[in-house]
Amino acid sequence: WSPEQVTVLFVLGGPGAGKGTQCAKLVRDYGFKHLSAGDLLREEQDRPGSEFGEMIKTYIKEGTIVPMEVTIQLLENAMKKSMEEEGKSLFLIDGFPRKLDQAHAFERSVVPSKFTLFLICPESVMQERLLKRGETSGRADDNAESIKKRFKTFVETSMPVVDEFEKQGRVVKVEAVQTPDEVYEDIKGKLREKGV
Ligand code: UP5
Ligand code: MG
Repeated sequence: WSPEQVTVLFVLGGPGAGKGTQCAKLVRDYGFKHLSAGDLLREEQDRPGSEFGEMIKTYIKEGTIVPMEVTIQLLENAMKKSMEEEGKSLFLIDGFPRKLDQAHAFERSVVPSKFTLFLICPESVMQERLLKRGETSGRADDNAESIKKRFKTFVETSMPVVDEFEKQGRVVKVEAVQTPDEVYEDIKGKLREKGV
């Protein structure tokens, strides 16, 4: 396949900003293929025989960024599979890139994104959501200690990616504090403006 055949939108925002929730709505209405980098890493972590399982587990618990070679390979494989098996060419890549090296490598070696949808949410709101989800999610990083580390990584390591895309005029910002449906209405309006 060639980059001309596919459209990629990145969906970024802090931990618990609602990336997965909004992506599910976009899949329903627009026929995107949703690829969550975090979900792909958790699947790989649990895949019997994976040589990366233990490493991924440690990074996720500590809220740090798994080396990009692993994540980019998982994303590329998933894109390829989706194109071959489902004929999809419109991708929402959720929670990636979250470090500048990943952003540069992916856009150079896989495909440049059309733009990034960025969900803006205060930490206090995100923390409340994640702690609540942690009561039932079973996610190893939905606890107060890991959440604090995830927030630190987001500010120090992931925001520079958004800042760089923003300087290039490639970020669409949406406030993500309202109800999921209200946030989604905003997203649809902004996508319309972008011609999606
Ligand atoms: N919720 C959602 N929207 C709401 C709203 N508007 N009002 C009220 N509640 C709302 O939502 C989180 C919770 O909030 C849910 O309970 C939801 O119902 C509720 P969700 O849609 O899941 O938010 P999301 O932004 O997807 O949160 P998530 O926890 O998935 O974000 P993270 O970015 O922390 O998680 P991710 O899975 O992307 O990454 C996990 C880890 O993987 C990273 O910390 C890192 O260690 C690793 N990783 C990498 O190393 N590299 C990568 O490229 C990606 C991940
Ligand atoms: Mg998510």
